[in-house]
Amino acid sequence: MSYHSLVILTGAGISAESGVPTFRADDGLWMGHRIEDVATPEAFARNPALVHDFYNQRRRQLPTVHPNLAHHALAELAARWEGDFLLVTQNVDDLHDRAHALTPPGPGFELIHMHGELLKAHCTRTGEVCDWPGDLAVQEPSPHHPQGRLRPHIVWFGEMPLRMERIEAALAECDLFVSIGTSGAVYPAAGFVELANMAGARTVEINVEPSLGRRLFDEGLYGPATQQVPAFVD
Ligand code: BJW
Repeated sequence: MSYHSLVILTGAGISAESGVPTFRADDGLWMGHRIEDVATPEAFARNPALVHDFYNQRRRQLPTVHPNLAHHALAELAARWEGDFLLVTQNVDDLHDRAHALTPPGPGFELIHMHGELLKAHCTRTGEVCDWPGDLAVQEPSPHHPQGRLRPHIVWFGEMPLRMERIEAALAECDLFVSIGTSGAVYPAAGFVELANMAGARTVEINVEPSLGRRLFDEGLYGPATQQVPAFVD
């Protein structure tokens, strides 16, 4: 069977072999913090310096990491795919963007960062998004509003992920859904496989080990993303 409408969801596991830490390691701590303690609007209101420092550190790490074989394999797939291809990443790194800059995609391709982007900031008053202006300080004024501040352009727990209407519309139409390197612990992304199943799509999980949602997929391919993704797209 050939497919026309493809949706791929990626998570931290696709960037793990590039050296970007995943979120839910065995000790439950991530760079010394529980993710739930730093990635919430309440954490930012309570201790903006800690939250800014956390994201500033991660931004500084970005130039030291590079797209891996899995990112490049998806970019090559996007270049030759003739139908619609929506790549939805939960990752806030720019590794997909860099892979697609090297291998430009076909016209039916779109990339959505549903949990935001480390290299962007947004205004607390207007929501306007701008490029990251350098290490953000606690009281960084916003260029968009006199009372606004700039904050990381990151979707924290309790906030609405980005472009949900577009994503749900693509899931309702897709005939192939592939989930790569995500634990299935965070909603709404963890529920995308069910929307794809409802649309009648073939659903495939690629992960180093079965995820929480493994039974929801038609098929599971288990092993490191840098091996499984290139083999799958070939
Ligand atoms: C490899 C590998 C290798 C390793 N190769 N694989 C329903 C029920 C219960 C709660 C909720 C619910 N709906 C909403 C909620 C609340 C909440 C939530 O889900 N809480 C859970 C903890 C239960 N969700 C929200 O608040 C979201 N907003 C929301 O729901 O708004 C309302 C709404 C409702 C309905 C529709 C639409 C909206 C917002 C969630 C924001 C998440 N933000 C974070 C942090 C921001 C970014 C940052 O600071 O970096 O996003 S949390 C963190 O988790 C990050 C990630 O994107 C996200 C997902 O993690 P991911 O990518 O899966 O990473 P890991 O570490 O968990 O897993 C890595 C995987 O890789 C593992 O499986 C490994 O095996 C694998 N792996 N190496 C292949 N080499």
